[in-house]
Amino acid sequence: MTTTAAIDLGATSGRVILGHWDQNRLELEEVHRFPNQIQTLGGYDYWNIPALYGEILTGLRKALEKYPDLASCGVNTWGVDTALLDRQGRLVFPIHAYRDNRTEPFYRQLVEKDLPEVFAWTGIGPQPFNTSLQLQETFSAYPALREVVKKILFLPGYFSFLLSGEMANDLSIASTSQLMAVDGTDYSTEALAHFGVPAGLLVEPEVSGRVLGPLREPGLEKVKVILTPGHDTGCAFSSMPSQAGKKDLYISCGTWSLAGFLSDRPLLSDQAREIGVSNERNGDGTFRPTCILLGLWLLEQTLPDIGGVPSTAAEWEELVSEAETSPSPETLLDITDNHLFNPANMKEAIDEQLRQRNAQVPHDRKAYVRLIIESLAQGQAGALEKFSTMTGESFDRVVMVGGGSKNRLLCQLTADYAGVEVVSYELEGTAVGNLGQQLVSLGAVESWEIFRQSLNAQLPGVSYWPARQAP
Ligand code: LFR
Repeated sequence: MTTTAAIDLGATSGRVILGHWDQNRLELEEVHRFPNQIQTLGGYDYWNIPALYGEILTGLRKALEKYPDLASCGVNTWGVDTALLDRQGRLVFPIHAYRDNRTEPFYRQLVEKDLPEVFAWTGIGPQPFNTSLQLQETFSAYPALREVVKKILFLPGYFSFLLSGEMANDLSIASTSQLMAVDGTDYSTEALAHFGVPAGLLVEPEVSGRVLGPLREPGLEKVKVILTPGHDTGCAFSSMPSQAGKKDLYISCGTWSLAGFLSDRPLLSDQAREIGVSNERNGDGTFRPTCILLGLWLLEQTLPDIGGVPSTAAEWEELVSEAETSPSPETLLDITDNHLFNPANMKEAIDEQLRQRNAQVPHDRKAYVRLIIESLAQGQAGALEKFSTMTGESFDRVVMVGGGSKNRLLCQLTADYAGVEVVSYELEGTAVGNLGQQLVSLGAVESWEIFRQSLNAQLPGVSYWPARQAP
């Protein structure tokens, strides 16, 4: 048996999850879970990095105590955020959280004017939080940082550096920046110049998988630190259970809903640009044309104002059951509306959007939940339709993983709107992809393909068929 640890940080919680690999089966064990939250100080948003690092160490210590043979660990996080460092790795600027709207004026200029050339260089769509815009804001607000910053690591790279002392960024996380060249595996000189980011600061991207070194924290030295795909979505897509001969659209649905497919080539057409496709990379540098859609964040942020957030599985079940009985709303939410991105109050933002479109505002909790879930489902199905049109190929199935895969109403409505089978897997995709990379790097698993096929054999998927169509 080989035991490895995934340090899986999400925007609302972090986990240290162990993977025990034995005879082609992976068993997961969560040894530590902790809350994460954006910290707002004086109107700006930050991550509490010291607290997160402390929790990571606590999790690793618990893991090692229980499994003295723990072989390795790897870190994955959300995309785009960075640590600005001096040559020794000392932080020279606080770490902003991606929802901070400090990038607003730069974002507007990107969408209104510069996107065609930026998309042609990088293949990445415009999100207000792209690293490109964050660094543009930082370096224009503080030009003196040009003298001080010597290295830039994305957050998974920064945590791995704290653990191992080795600085590295993998291709998956670097690709979320909108600063990497779509036709290569390095940063784009044009994009760096365009956004005013000095060349040579971002630590160059590399294929994931390298052993960075032993852990350098006291008591943990036996554990190796491995450069996994740093981007959680990259991990999730690398872990999708695969079935030979099926063309799948993958959806990793959590805070965000990321809908995309694996490909050797990016989608760079005008249409791809217009609908906001991002050609992010997997850890091995292959592409993942993706639509970045609002996910369960929409529900999580609304629940406090419509009766509270369920705290047990039974309460969640009740919430979903009552939404199932609620009628389908006449008007669904436009989930691409930026006003839903980070509003002061989500319920009010939803009501406002509906009022502006002369639509009815829901009158009770179940009607809100139905509206939100059905709008997310329609958005997910829309991504499938657009990808089919753009590639000229149809998808056989939608494979769903992540928190949203447990929500049967979301899965069923996605199948209804998309008109194809949705197979949901109760799979902690982000952690599993992280663990998979470690197992491949350690030589415990021969290849990614074998890993994914083993998952497919091991995991029972639940199928949802479009209503009115026989399986
Ligand atoms: C999901 C995710 C998405 C990215 C968003 C912001 O956790 O990584 O892929 O678009 O966070 O970084």
